[in-house]
Amino acid sequence: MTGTIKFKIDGEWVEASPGMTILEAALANGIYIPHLCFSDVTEPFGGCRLCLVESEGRLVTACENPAEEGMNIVSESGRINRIRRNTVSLIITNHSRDCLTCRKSGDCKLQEVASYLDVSEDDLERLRMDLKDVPPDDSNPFFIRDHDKCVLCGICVRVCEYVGAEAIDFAYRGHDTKIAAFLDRDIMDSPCVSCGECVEACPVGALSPRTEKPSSEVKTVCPYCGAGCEIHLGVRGGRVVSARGVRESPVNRGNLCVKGRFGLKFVNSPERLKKPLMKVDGRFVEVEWDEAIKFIAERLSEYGGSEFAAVASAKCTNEENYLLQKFTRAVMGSGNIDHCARLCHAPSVAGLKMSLGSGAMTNSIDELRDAACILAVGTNATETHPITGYRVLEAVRGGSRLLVIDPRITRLSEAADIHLRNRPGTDLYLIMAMSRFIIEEELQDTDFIGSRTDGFDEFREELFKLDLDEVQEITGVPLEDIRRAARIYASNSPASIIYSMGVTQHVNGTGNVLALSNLALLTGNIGMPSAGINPLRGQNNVQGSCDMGALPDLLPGYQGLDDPEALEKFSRAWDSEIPDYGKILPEIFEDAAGGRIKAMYIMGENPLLSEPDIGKVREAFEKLELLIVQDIFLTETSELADVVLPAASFAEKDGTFTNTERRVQLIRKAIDPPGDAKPDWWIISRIAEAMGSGEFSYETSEEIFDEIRGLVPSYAGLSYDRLESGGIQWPCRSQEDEGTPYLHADEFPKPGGRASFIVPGYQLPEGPSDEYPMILLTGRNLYQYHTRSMTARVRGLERFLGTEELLMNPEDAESLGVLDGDEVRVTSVRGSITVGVRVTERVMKGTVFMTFHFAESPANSLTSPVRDPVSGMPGLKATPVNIKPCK
Ligand SMILES: Nc1nc2c(c(=O)[nH]1)N[C@H]1C(S)=C(S)[C@@H](COP(=O)(O)OP(=O)(O)OC[C@H]3O[C@@H](n4cnc5c(=O)[nH]c(N)nc54)[C@H](O)[C@@H]3O)O[C@H]1N2
Ligand SMILES: Nc1nc2c(c(=O)[nH]1)N[C@H]1C(S)=C(S)[C@@H](COP(=O)(O)OP(=O)(O)OC[C@H]3O[C@@H](n4cnc5c(=O)[nH]c(N)nc54)[C@H](O)[C@@H]3O)O[C@H]1N2
Ligand code: SF4
Ligand code: SF4
Ligand code: SF4
Ligand SMILES: [Mo]
Repeated sequence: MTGTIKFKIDGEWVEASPGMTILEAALANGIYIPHLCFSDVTEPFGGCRLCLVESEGRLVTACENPAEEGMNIVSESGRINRIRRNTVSLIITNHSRDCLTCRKSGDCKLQEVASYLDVSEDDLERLRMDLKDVPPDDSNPFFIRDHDKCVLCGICVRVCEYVGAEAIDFAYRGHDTKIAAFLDRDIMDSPCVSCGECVEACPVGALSPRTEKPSSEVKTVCPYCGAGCEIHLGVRGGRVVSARGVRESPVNRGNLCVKGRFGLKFVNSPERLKKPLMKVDGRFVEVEWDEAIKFIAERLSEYGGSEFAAVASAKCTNEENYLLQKFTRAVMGSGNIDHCARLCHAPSVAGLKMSLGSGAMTNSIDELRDAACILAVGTNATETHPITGYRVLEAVRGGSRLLVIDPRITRLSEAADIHLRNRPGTDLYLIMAMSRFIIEEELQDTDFIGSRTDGFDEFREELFKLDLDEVQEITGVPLEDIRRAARIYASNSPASIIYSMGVTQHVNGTGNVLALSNLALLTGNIGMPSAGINPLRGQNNVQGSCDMGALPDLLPGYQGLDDPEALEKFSRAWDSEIPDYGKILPEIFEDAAGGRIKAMYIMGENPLLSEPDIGKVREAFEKLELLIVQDIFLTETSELADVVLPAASFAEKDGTFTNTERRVQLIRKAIDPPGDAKPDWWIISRIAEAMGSGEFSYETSEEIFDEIRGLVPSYAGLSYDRLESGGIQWPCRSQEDEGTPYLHADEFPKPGGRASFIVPGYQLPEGPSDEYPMILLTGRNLYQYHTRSMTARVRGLERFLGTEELLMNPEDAESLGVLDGDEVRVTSVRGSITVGVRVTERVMKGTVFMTFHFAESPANSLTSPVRDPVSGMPGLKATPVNIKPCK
């Protein structure tokens, strides 16, 4: 805090930090000033006028006026309270009378104000008029709006603007005023994204969730996306009933998206796995843990070295990923360990490591608010990392420039200064052209280039070999737009790049990442707050799974298998030889299909839907002699297993997740696992012990973490004790180290400490042909998650997207003769599926978009396993297909 302000309220000295309003300062000092329309999540509004106070004889609103040194505030007087009583009386006359049955009773701001002003129940009765009895809006599966309880404070309208949905506003006038969606439609027919922020912020009972009230709350972390929002998980009777964002969290500052707030009840599903299952004569039978572990230990000891492969899980904790790779390497003697990062940010891990020396997000989510420019490439953040999306929109409202590169129209592209709507897979050309224009206009950061980088001359030379007409032709983006975007990016500092799957999931994914990294280096946008190059990591703990060495080419902490010191250290710690490089995920399936890998252990992944070309993946599974799957539900993949092990979910165990901004956060056990389900770390430990290893005698997750921090220098300063009071961003090398919000402040973790400009190789994805004239993009929808193991078990989410929809441009729909809702057959070289069409301008002519969320119409029976030679990433974002109406 930079200095404090001292002033008096009702004769008492109080302290405030600069920027606080009188109301905030009063509340912070435990002094109540009545208020209804104030909410610390949004800008002050001054609408209810209950917070009027006297300052030097003048009446001012405490919520709008700043606290100033030496001021003398009178918070109540006869005059003030008369005004307040009148105001409250007016509000109450229009307010519903069933406080007794209201969920908010006891926690209601109107009750609080009324009781402060001594407005008694009798007064209230007298004041009440006949209510209009406006019917509630109960169209949303997660919350209800009861107009009769609304005090028209407008908080919900402002928070909805804040999340960028702008779904609701004041409607009608005078006595008829109410809050409603555009044209007074149901909230379900509005742009509402069901984030529930309005429900959380409503000071009275007008907006209420359809959930039970929790009997207690446990602070933990949302298990969906890599943003890693902190939540107060509400439990009652051993079940998860609610979630609230943690206000003090530097990650989400109290905000949550629909999945974090309303999407966690999958934990209670009766379909959770409760007992180990073993396949006997083609059918699963329930067995006890002893039997399952004995069977697995015996069978696994028949295989060793490269005959065994394990798939780790970005849904599991750091401790669990660390253990599975330790088990694979030290007990099974195999280097074959990988996980979904291969299909996700493998090109970032590879590309950023080459250019900057570290593959992680350079900066923090919250820093986006202060970026002068944000370049968002191939990321649909408002749906996939909603909290990050909110920060981008907040930055734009505060004056940041926003540039978006995406073939589709998204919420971010709508908010952008410039939307570069390129053809899929052509980003490399576009970004290289941006760099070229920056140099042509002499907007590069010569000092930074000279003092902190290598390889600029070759890079510059390469840029001037670009044929710009060809760039325009390939990308489909007018050169003038690219030039304008380049100018904005280079002349607004700090500029931050955020990107995700539209960049990485291509056969030249690593090239795309290098091109972006070059752009950031060229403009000196690295090593300072609110700048950088930021791969938004997808799964809740995919950053952690990579940190923990669940990768075939890296040991925990990105220590190299070619580094003799590292090998020696791990060999000593694990009392075993360290096997050499293993196979990456797609190779693992190829080796299984070819009979070279015979036994596989899959923890928390569902490759039978998430891998490309699943026809081939199924063949691979069927060829295996032993398949063990450990999940919280019986998935498509586990149906093929010999043994299925029931795991405890995030709500039922302790551990740590590392979010996209490298923040290591504690998750805490809130309830018991169902039936005999056990934490993943427990299961792996008991199997390793049964196989005779003396290195897995863990009884708590914390013991495992302590081992990790002894071996991973960037985690060395972390401990459960320290994390208890909040997450810490790695590198954190010692107890005194407070962590690292942004990387590369002084030097890059590369020999010589300098970053490198690396000329990326050009490659384009397979284009359309006569036989397959359309390009299929695959991706995600806000309301569903991956293969739906979890979101299919949350009632309500299916109301938003319950079956697959193939998004198609109106021109294409017309030439195919299909209308909204019609079924079409989509066919690629690999396979064919049937799916309903939704006609929309949001995809461009010649391209269609679908998710890979639905097992009934699996997108990955169409996609190709052809991959990026550097990172092994398959080109999931561009598949040539043909489409035929099913009539
Ligand atoms: N609701 C929800 N949230 C999720 C997930 C989920 O399943 N559901 N999954 C999580 C995971 S693991 C991940 S990795 C993230 C992914 O998050 P995102 O990467 O944001 O999601 P995607 O929908 O895969 O793709 C993002 C965008 O890339 C664009 N795109 C496609 N091709 C190209 C191209 O060639 N160039 C450019 N510039 N853009 C292109 C698409 O139009 C799309 O808007 O989401 C995480 N969050
Ligand atoms: N066509 C196409 N394919 C894609 C993508 C794409 O954009 N397009 N995206 C790719 C990307 S980026 C990713 S990340 C992958 C995701 O692919 P997967 O990781 O295979 O997908 P999920 O459905 O998230 O699988 C996670 C599993 O973990 C289980 N689980 C949850 N919590 C726990 C736990 O605590 N313990 C255990 N043992 N299990 C648990 C869930 O029930 C679920 O079955 O998909 C990839 N595939
Ligand atoms: S749930 Fe979110 S998007 Fe919907 S009205 Fe409320 S604040 Fe707006
Ligand atoms: S619904 Fe709640 S937050 Fe919205 S205006 Fe009414 S009282 Fe205020
Ligand atoms: S933004 Fe991600 S981490 Fe935050 S609540 Fe939503 S799904 Fe959970
Ligand atoms: Mo991902």
